[in-house]
Amino acid sequence: WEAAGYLPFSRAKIGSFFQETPVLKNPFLEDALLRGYLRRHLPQEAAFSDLCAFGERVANEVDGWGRECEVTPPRLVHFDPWGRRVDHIVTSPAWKRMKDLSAQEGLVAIGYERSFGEWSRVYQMSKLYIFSPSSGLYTCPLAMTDGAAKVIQSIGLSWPVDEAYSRLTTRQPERFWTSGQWMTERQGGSDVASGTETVAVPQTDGSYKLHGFKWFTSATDADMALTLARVQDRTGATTPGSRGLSLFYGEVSRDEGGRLKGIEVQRLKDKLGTRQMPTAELLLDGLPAHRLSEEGKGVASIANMLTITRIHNSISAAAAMRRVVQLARDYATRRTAFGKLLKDHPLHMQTLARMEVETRGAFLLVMEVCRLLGREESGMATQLDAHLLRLLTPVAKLYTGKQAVAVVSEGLESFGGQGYIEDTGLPGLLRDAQVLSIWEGTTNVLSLDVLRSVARSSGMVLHAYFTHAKSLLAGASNVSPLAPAVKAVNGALSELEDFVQIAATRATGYLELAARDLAYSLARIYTGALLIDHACWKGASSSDTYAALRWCEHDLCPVATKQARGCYDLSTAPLDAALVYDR
Ligand code: UCC
Ligand code: FAD
Repeated sequence: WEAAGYLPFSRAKIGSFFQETPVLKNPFLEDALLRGYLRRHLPQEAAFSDLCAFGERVANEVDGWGRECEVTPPRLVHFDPWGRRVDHIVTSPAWKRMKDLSAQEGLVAIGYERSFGEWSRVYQMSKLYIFSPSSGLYTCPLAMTDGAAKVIQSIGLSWPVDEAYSRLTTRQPERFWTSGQWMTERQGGSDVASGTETVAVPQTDGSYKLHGFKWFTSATDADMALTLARVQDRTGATTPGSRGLSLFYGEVSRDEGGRLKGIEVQRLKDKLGTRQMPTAELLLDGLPAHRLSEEGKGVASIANMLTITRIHNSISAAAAMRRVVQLARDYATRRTAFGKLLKDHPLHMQTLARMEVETRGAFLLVMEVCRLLGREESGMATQLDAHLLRLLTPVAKLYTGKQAVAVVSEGLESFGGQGYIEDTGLPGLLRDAQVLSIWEGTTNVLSLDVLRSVARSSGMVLHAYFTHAKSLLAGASNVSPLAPAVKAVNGALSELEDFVQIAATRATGYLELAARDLAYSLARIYTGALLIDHACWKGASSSDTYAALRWCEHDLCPVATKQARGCYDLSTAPLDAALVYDR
């Protein structure tokens, strides 16, 4: 009976076919562009062997921890069993392992040790790029930790932050601290100047106590935070707006009873993605703090942190694209449809190739920003480099954030229905990508930051942009396979120059309406130039040339296209509003 399979309650017959799963291989060895870029700019064996070993560890060990972080999200325990308020944020063992790993691997420290001189940031970010999609979002606290170290370094390593700096940048897990960045309040995350109600009450010893409510605080298990508040004068009055904001440093610590000093965790956010990481609402109820900036210079002082965290954001965006492409191309060698493997369907390959082009462009744009940051920090930056860094940081962040959502979404589709199934781990990639264009400045707010950078520099950032973009094309003038791409970028640069001249003569409001398209144009043209430049390198491959050609088929200068159609004319704003509210 048994042998004949007649058991009345035998297992359901579900067929014998089981799809082979996509396999994550060493993300460093799988990435031709990353290796090519480093061979060109940072050909040191020490960097290669470290990245290769780390890539192996990411694929075989760390990726599993990342998954564990996703399925064991943090939870908040408000009270101990005897009713005392404790506000413990309980995180998974995997999340704690990520912290130790980050210290050991020097994921923040590398940027401050500067063992590779001006290329140290490129090296650090290459490591984070490999790590990010497997990190269970641990790259979020690392970004803020890096940003805090940068702010402290720029202010000066003296008491009370010298100890914090050494902990943020150490490789010793038992000493390593992470930092939070508490800027957002209920009234405004973009408009921090109007939205910040937190007050800083001066104490007799020169320190302060902070009282306020921080609406979004990520990786809230941090050891310290940088935050903004308004100093109260003797009458309790504060200065409104940006001029009233100062930068503060506070430690997250507990009293003998286990209670947080001066902080209550109101609740954890219930989020679309980034669920691996706690994001909390915090009541600051007398948090002991030290003022780090001059009074009223809070926003300008935290700008260094914003630069670093926005670069990390861009790295995570490029990394998310790279990861989905790596998995999709592996899957295409294992999945059969209509009698052949997916990789043998030209239309499917075209789809993946388009994702690859976007990923390559994002990678080169972000690495360019890292290169400039490294030059600035090692004292090598020219004025042109400094201008480019200021302009390209928001450009890269806003452009790659949007690209990541599009590419990861397309990537999910390339797994068919399985791309929509939770326990494949794939949907989490899309959920986590969606935040990249929201936090650290939304797309519009960063587009306006691009305008701010132009205005504050009296146009010098644009001058640097045009000069450098043209110089990137110089090596390609005699490379005939690249001719169509060079022609497209040159044409787009001319259109952009024309746009800038015309826009300068228009009424206020014109540039604001054009801001997003201008930022996209800056991103696409510059990325085209970077792809061309990379394809001219003597070690480049035919795929590098092909990627440059394909990229340059984009509308590289949408701001000129739309300007020609009258999209930013004075009549447009009321028409847009009328369309939106048409009932
Ligand atoms: O979201 C957050 C954390 C998420 C978790 C971390 C993830 C990291 C990536 C991980 C990947 C997995 S933290 C919250 C982030 N929030 C924002 O990004 C705020 C968005 N809003 C803005 O960016 C606004 O533009 C503001 C708040 C920066 C500025 O608004 P205001 O008040 O209009 O500013 P002002 O008056 O134009 O500028 C005030 C000063 C000026 O300098 P001074 O005082 O010397 O004249 C500006 O030049 O700040 C200077 N400034 C800057 N400097 C403003 N923005 C910048 C900048 N980007 N760079 C340099
Ligand atoms: P709003 O400013 O209300 O924006 C709403 C919309 O209006 C957006 O589309 C925006 O682009 C648009 N808009 C706003 N101003 C303009 C303008 N002038 N012109 C055109 N369009 C405009 N913050 C922290 O400080 N610390 C954290 O750790 C932190 N962690 C976060 C974690 C997560 C998961 C999320 C989702 C957010 C986190 N934030 C954190 C908050 C985040 O930085 C803000 O939500 C973000 O900056 C946007 O601010 P807002 O929510 O007030 O949106």
